[in-house]
Amino acid sequence: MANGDAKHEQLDGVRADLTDTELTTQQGVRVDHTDDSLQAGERGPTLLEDFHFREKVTHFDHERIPERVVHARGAGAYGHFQPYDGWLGEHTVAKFLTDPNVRTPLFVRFSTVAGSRGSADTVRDVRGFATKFYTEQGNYDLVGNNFPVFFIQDGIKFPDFVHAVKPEPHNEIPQAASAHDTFWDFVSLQPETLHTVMWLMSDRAIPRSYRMMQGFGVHTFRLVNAQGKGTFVKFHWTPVLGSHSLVWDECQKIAGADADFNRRDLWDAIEAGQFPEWELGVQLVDETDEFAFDFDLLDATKIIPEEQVPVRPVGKMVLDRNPDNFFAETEQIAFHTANVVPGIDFTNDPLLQARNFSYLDTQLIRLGGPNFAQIPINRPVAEVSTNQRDGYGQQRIHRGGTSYTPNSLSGGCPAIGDSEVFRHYQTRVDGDKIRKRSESFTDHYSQPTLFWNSMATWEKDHIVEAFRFELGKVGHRHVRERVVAELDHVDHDLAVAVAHGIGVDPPAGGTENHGRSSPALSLANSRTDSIATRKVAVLVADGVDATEVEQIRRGLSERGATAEVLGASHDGRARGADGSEVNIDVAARTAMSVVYDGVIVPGGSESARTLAADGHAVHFVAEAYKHHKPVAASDEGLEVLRRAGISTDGEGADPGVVLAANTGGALPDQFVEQFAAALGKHREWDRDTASTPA
Ligand code: HDE
Repeated sequence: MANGDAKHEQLDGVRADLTDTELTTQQGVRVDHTDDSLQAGERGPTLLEDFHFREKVTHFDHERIPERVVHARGAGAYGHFQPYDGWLGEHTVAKFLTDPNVRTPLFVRFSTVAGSRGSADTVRDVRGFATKFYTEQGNYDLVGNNFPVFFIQDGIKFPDFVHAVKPEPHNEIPQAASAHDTFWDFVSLQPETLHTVMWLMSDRAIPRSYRMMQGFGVHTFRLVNAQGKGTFVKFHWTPVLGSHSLVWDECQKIAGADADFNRRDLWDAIEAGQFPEWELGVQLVDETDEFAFDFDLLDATKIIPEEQVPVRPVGKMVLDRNPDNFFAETEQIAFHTANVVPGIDFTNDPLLQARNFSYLDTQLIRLGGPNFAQIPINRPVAEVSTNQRDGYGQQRIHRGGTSYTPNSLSGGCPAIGDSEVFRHYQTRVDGDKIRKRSESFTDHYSQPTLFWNSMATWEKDHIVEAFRFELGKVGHRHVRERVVAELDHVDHDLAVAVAHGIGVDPPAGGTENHGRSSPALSLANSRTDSIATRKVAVLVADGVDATEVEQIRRGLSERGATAEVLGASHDGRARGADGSEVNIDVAARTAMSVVYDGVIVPGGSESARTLAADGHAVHFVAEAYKHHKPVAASDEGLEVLRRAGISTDGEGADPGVVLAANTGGALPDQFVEQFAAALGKHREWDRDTASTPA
């Protein structure tokens, strides 16, 4: 397969394994001691002569680099991309998108936006989804997000927007949260933010997993074919596992229980060989249709509804390898929207144009100079041959006496090539020099309304709750009022519902809702037929029915999910009712239900009695139920559910509650089957959990 492992072969040259080595200085001198500094006598001062001490501490003093000004918190992995076939060749000369025999190595970095490097994963935020393709024609970076739209239309507003959402400058509070006055002040004064704010208040902003979220290039880009003809394009990543989200209460708890929740999930899945996959799709618009829409294709606050222009599949990405070193790879990777290859070009989207300046600029401060493209993770697999020389951290030893073009002294090299070169898309540009937003960018309400109309009832409920939570934290009443007034232009019912929750008078009635919707926008329409990689907690204590535990383990594993047995001590054993031993995977006291997708309490009278009397276990079950997760129990285990306030009488039980009574020691086949079906649905959203005490 062409190119598939080219990046790893390249990186193998710099991967360092220190097994079976002896400690040296950076100069390769072996040291005899590293625990005490060189001193003038016992209890005496440290000597300047101690080069080992000075080198060690100096290096330490310089170990930190500036975190990314946005997207500081992230996690990454290697993988590859391969097109299914060559159909896109009609529109682009980009080989990695059109030659099914080319498998392109890549690195993806997922991120949150607002928080610092050490902030929690499960905050309400946009997620970055940045992919660096190491193609044979040079690096191509698709620096996208998990929302298809952005908060602002022109990059000159980016510093304002980011200053508003980041912690407030006087006290640096709150961390990684938009629920504060400055963010909502900005939103209320800048209606172009509204569409993305709707996404931000939706469950899209709290993904269950990086592996279960979509990615979008956001801007309209341009594909260019061999004839130089352009076609507008929007890029989409669709996760094979479907798109699924957490619930807000759960997110806040996970932020404490496992701040690395999404990062760990990505890492663990890859280590377990459950390689995450996405399909790359494109929406194409012929240049002759540039003005066929009721919005401007150059406006990054707009989507092209999928019902209007379908997403056509191009190929598949698989992530199959974790980095060896977080800093060297995930931290030092440098994305740039202007890293394009022949066949992909820009449009005049003013947000994209600004990004094309910003990303290169930011790497210069973050990575310390102009040679960051030579850092191993950033190096292309394509040959690099430039006349650029010197600068901090120059890694190459360029031979020869010329570093300019034209030259005759080096035979004119590096020479200008004539095949597979990047040729900028040619177009006529004509206009007055003006500082003015295009009139075609002025409709800020139709698409937020489209988004709202497309939501399932439970999604709408979550959006209202999110607005109430966020605005509930806003101290300035007039800011809350202004946001509600803006929402009234999106949908009157939404504005009224939000107003009721935040102590603001409901608005009089705004713009009439246009009534259009786009089903593709709803998470309710994502796939629900797979439980692959889902994690289920099985609560046990001494006296548990060991046969049932085994049946649950096997049944879930056959369907691609994992059962983790929670008991008294990690790596310990519980005694089965029949005297056999049951392995414990996780110490129950260290675990919270929020990091699982569902919970099962098997039978066994002694085990069930212990669990029913254990507040932690009862809370565990109640909390899973509250978060709409599938909950199951058999025989005496039902008592634990009842203690958690869950109805177990056949009629009263809801569809996400799976029960097996009088099993006589073995679970009926349909038990795991029904549980798996509920797990596949992800959550039982219609369950009313308002009174669940958790
Ligand atoms: Fe970024 N953005 N951005 N952004 N962005 C950065 O680049 C910027 C925007 C996105 O994992 C920075 O290397 C401007 C849209 C991702 O390393 C910086 C504007 C989208 C990442 C920057 C935008 C993104 C960044 C910070 C408005 C979705 C993380 C560190 C004109 C399509 C990449 C860095 C990674 C990172 C600037 C808007 C996505 C400062 C000026 C729209 C995924 O250059």
